[in-house]
Amino acid sequence: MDVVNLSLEAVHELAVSVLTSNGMAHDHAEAIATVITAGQRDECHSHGIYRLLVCVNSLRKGKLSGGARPEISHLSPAVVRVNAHFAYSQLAFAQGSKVLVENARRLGIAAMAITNCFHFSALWPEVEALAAEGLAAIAMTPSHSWVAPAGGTKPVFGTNPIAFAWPRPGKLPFVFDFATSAIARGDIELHRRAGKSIPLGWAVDEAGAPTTDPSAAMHGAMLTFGGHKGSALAAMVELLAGSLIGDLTSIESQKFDEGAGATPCHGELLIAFDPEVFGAGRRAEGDAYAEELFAAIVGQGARLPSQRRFEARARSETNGVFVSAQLLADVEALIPA
Ligand code: NDP
Ligand code: PYC
Repeated sequence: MDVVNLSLEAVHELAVSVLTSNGMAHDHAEAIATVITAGQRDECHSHGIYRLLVCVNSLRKGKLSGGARPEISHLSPAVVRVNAHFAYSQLAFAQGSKVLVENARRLGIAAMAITNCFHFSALWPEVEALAAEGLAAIAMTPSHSWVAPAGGTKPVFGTNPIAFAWPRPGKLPFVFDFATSAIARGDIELHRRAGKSIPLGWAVDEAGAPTTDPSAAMHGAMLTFGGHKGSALAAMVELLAGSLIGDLTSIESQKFDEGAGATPCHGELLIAFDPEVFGAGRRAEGDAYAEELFAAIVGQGARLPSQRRFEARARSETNGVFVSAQLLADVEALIPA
């Protein structure tokens, strides 16, 4: 496959230019370009430059707002809501997370519900940003109903990612971020674009039979990771980041889409914990126990989640990123002549 080398600055500029030339407000485009550049930099290909194709399709389908202003409301001392008013989620996170951090520091624990947002991004940039403020954090969001419950073959759940970050003073944080499906849907789409088959266990076709064909998988149903365990976690995400915050479940998001193939539209829930408050004089011991845990993992040759990502980040910061020439051409073609 032909690949092209781009600097991180070039990726960011390309993303801003693709989005603004398709009608998006500059501050929204900047916020989105930042997470897309971070995704490409960390070699999370399903949530890097590829996503610009989906963003522009969504803008052109006319469902989402390219310029709505996020609206912050304080639902209780610990709970803030940011209504994205049917724009993408990133600007809502950037503005609302300042309040979330202040609330978590004051109260020890705080939550933020982003509502009415179109949502495509990986969640690790958000929980990592909260860990950089010294907080532990959890984030979760539904998507479109693409995933069958364990024991079934018809789509009910979204790919419903859950992310967690733990701040490590003086070190990169402990972070995981994964879909509750066997794999993100974006990865299946990238297999389809590359003409590659997918492993058994990711999806079933429309007749409910296991498939290695990415197109059949996208028309059938994806499967949860870990069988009934992933299925229960996917349901939890629907309930906490959908029903609890009064926003759409993945089934409802799919209905709202009306076949447009746009980015899913729903909410997101973030919870932040301040270790200074919970630690109450025992923070140093807490940090030491956490480091002992991490040492016990890596000490036997296992790796921490995000280690691959952090290594990719270091490489990309020196060498730039390598993008499929076909994907780059498809993305550049989104800029109107
Ligand atoms: P993966 O199955 O690749 O798993 C990702 C997580 O597992 C990462 O934290 C990864 O760390 C870690 N990991 C992978 N292998 C190992 C290992 N051997 N040992 C320890 N940790 C490991 O990702 P998914 O396909 O499930 O999800 C990819 C992305 O898609 C996520 O960022 C998610 O947020 C995003 N997504 C977003 C959605 C949305 O609606 N907004 C919907 C679904 C997914 P590392 O990165 O270092 O490999
Ligand atoms: O890759 O599953 C996915 C996904 C859904 C919404 C954004 N990413």
